[in-house]
Amino acid sequence: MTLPYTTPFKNTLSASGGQPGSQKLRSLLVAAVLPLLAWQAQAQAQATQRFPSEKGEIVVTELLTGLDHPWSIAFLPDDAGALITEKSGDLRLWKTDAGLSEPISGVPDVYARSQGGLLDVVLAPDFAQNRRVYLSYAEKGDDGKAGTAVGYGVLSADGRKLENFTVIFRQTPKLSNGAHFGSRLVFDRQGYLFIALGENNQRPTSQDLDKLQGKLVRLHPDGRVPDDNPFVGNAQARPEIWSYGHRNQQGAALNPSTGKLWTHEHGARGGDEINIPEAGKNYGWPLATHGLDYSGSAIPEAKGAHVDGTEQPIHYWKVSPAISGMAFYDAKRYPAWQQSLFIGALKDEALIRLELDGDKVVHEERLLGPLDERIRDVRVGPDGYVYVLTDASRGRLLKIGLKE
Ligand SMILES: [Ca+2]
Repeated sequence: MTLPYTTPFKNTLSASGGQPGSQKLRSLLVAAVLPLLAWQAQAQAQATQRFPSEKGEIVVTELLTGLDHPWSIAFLPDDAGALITEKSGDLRLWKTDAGLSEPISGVPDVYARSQGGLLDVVLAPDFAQNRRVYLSYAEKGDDGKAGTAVGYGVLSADGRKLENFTVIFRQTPKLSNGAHFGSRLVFDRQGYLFIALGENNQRPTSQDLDKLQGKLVRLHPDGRVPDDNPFVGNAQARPEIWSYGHRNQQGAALNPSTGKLWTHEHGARGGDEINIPEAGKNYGWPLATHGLDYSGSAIPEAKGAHVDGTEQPIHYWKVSPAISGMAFYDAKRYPAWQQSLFIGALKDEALIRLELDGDKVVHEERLLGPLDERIRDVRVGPDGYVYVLTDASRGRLLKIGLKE
């Protein structure tokens, strides 16, 4: 952590060294400076915490605090910082030297209620050419209900404005009273934009192909529907749909080994799951689930954990950690974390590290438990550290590494 007083403090020391013969002044300066040194050491000790883990001691450094329920972070190229969304509706730019910016202007109004608000942020694959930034958010409809929307704007050179914001997708009909908006945005290697959505807590709609609740959607970056989407030409179905039968998807990432999209979704009391969604397939909700409802009763529509015509998840939790955010680790910095998939846990207040063997999950480790913090998002930074956002009214940005 770069502390704001580090630079002037160093200047003071070198100035004292440049005044020969003034022993008195020097000892006065030393007397003033020594307590500062101790204070600085203490401040740094508070900013960094260490915990044992299976792969060695992990080092957790607080980079920011006081974020209002931060939801997502996207790193800019060329060490230009990162964009951070806050659920209440602000997008900010964070730089290690300058700190956190004021809210960036030009962000659309969001429906900031319950689980709704400003959600995911990702850069266009060709951001270096067009500076397009994509946002997903909860949008209020005319009848007061809300749905997920996605659009993009152009980030000004100074990072203060998002210009010409253009909506390219709206979840219709709008059915949410505050629950289950999803959502994550991922571009695949062909440049298609995937939008992982929730079912607005209207369970049966996940199976309705004429609605966009509980779906994974695939679009061109400008919002056009690709000709080869699985339901194009089906008059009873929305052509945006890639896969269906999802509940509330708050994690999505491309597997760097295969280029395939992985998504995860919340179950109710049980049944959080990971899928590798394929075109046109049914991922089961609410007909098939490995979990029970929050009350402990069966999901009313559920026919079991395995139901004909529906796909099994590649991994599930019988009791839900409440998962959010997902990042494959493929950086060179920590070879011990290769083949790991990091996932945040809200209810279980942990950073989950899954070990993979191909498309199989073979081991789970829980990190950051002693912090007692809900984890909303996890990303691997360009420097190979793992970055985590905590879900709180004074939410934090943490940098996670292994002792080197
Ligand atoms: Ca499922």
